[in-house]
Amino acid sequence: MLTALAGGVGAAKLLVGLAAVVDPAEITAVINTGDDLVLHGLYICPDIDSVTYALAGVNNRATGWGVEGETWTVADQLRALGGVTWFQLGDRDLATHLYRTQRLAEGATLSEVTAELAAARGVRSRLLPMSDHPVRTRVTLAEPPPGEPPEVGFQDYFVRLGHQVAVAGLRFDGAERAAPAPGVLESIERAALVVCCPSNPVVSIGPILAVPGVADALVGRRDRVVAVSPIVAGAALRGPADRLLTELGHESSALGVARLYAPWAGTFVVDEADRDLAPAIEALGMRCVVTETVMSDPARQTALAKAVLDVG
Ligand code: FO1
Repeated sequence: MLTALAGGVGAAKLLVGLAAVVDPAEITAVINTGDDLVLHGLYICPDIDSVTYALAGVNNRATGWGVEGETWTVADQLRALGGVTWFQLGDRDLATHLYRTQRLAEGATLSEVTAELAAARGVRSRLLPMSDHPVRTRVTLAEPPPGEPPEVGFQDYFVRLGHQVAVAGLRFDGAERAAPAPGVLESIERAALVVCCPSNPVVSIGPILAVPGVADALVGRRDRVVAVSPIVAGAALRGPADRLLTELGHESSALGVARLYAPWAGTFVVDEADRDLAPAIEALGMRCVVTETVMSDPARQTALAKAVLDVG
């Protein structure tokens, strides 16, 4: 059984690669919920949805989020009405949020709803939110633009402000009161291999580790934990991971990420472009594997998945 720690887009690609190599039913994904937000009264889980849509083969590959072949009838009407449209919700994607919000209102847990949505889309892997309790990534802005409060929600930072603002700090609101969702700790403790996907180390993997018990469980399995660097040649392939690392006092390089992961990941996979960092990474007590990590097409997703599984 394979367990993956997953954020959004980078994780979805590797999970699709892994599902092409092992039986998808053998994969459990523990997914970040720090990006979640309530908008229009709807409970939206971007990373859970990116992973679900990708494993169902219906994800919008161009954007990395939402559903392919999307229509925007509701969004267009909402704009005409002067509604909130900075967070674009397509018609098909809306059905997911309507379903999830109704089921949560009926008393279902986020885990239950996530499993129902995965089954409805024919996804055979087990998808677990990191917690059934709300954990919200809150971003403190170094220089709040006019009219902005000093602290904003993750999607305000990432989408509404286009992550074009410097970050002074982060917190995962609710993490200390949260418990791992049912099956999360067991999936780490029992996995033949735990794969930390190439997601943003700060705002995608960070919230998962902030849920009480998860970091300790990973430390206990360190020799079976393999992490893939989301930073290649000092840059993030997508999103603000490189800037966030620097703004928060870390080094924006594969080595900088390895330092963050060294306590709980025994193996670190870096891109060929970072081969020269391997000795310094090994000096952290991690085994360093050098391979192609840029998943520019499905064949590369499968190849990286095979390289990660060969670590075993
Ligand atoms: N990202 C954007 O950059 N712009 C959007 O309008 C947007 C809408 C959106 C709707 C549903 C959803 O599940 C994700 C969405 N995302 C959007 C991505 C979202 O910001 C994710 O949190 C990022 O992919 C980071 O994980």
